[in-house]
Amino acid sequence: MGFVKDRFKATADQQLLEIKGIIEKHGNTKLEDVTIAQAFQGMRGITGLVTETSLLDSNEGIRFRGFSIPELRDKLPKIENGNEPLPEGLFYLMLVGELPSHEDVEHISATWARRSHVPNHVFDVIEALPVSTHPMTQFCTAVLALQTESKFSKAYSEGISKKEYWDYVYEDTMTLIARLPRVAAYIYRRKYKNSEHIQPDGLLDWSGNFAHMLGFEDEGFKELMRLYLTIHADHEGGNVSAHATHLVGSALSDPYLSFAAGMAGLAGPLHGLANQEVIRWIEELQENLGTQEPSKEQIAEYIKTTLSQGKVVPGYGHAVLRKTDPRFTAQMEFAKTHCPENPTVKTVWNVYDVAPAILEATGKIKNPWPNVDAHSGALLKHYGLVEEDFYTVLFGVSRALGVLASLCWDRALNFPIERPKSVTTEWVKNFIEKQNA
Ligand code: CMX
Repeated sequence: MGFVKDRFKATADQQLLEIKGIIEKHGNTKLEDVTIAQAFQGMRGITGLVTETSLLDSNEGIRFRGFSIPELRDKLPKIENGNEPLPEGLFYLMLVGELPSHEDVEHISATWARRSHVPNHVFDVIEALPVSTHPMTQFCTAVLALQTESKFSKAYSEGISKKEYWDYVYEDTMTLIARLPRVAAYIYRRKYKNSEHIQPDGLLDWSGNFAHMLGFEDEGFKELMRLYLTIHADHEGGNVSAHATHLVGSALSDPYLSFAAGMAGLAGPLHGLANQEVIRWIEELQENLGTQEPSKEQIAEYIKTTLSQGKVVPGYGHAVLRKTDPRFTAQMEFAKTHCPENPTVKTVWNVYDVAPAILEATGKIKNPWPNVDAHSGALLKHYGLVEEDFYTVLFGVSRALGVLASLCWDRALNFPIERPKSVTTEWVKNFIEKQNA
């Protein structure tokens, strides 16, 4: 067993003991009451899940094992002369619960490079789809095609003890994460670059190699990928992609099936697809106004028009956050260093200056501030990754780190099949009647 796996198992065993004690002593303690509005409206604010990898504070934003994004940018290992964290380090942190050393991160990089070979049938499955197929559909399909490799599924069908589940889920997790950049890059090069595929470079880190296979050798782009793949990795457990992965995994569907479910959720425009929608909205704005750098007044008018058409302003709002998303701020800081003069980047910043007040004035939008998706497209366009249909796939490659680390935890902590209670509107009406009788 590798030392990362050993450390994960030791931490999880300790945690399992603690959880047993908590349930024994406090299992009947109520966390909070559920309101009728919460039952009808997306279960917002109900604490009904335990996810170890990260925790979201509505004002401060995400913390991964207690570390904020600025702290991670400072403390996680980087490549020599690099400034951005290596996502391998974040994965280690989410899995083991402690900051990794350079050696730990190199070990993970090397493990993923070793396991990155994608079986040919997966490429055949992608090739069977029309080239026009949305990249997220191709990505989900490819993840399902990779499922033939599941060690968990095989071991389960041969008969294994519950105590061993975590082991096979861990192995599948490491293999799946290792293969995702190759699969994603293949989809990109097939759809946009005449199927001129680029072989992996096993000497590069996970993000550097991904950038290389996509066809981008610029060191600035590689740094952007390291930051991007770090900050999109996890956002506690209740968001659609994390929750879907966890839910499907709770039926003991293997990590490939569970992750494919999460990715199907990420492909929705109110979740991960928003990064594609944001840049389209900004480019339409630039096109309609005939300028790359519309004034703040023009932007304000455009936002009002979008709202009056009954559409959302993509990249703004959040189900939990109530302040500017620190993942937006991290990208803004990156842009200030690398491309402050880019007109689309400047437009993103001008939208940020005017949108919150307008959204707030509607009186109904609970969070008028930008989320992670408001900035990423402008940065990707700056480096020449201009095909916005592909952006959610990048998000998905990153999201694998969080949701699959969580899946390892779910099985190591023996979490059972998830099955909340649902009721009908008729039931609610009867309940209200009885309360009022
Ligand atoms: N533009 C216009 N209207 C918005 C809005 C926005 N950016 N954000 C919220 N609203 C509207 C909602 O549609 C809702 O309207 P109705 O009452 O008419 O249905 C009302 O404001 C209240 O919504 P809310 O409680 O503030 O927000 P929700 O928790 O229901 O939804 C989210 C959160 C993210 C889906 C929503 O803010 C949104 O649609 N934003 C734009 C899409 C986006 O950027 N999504 C990415 C989120 C981050 C991610 O997961 O990747």
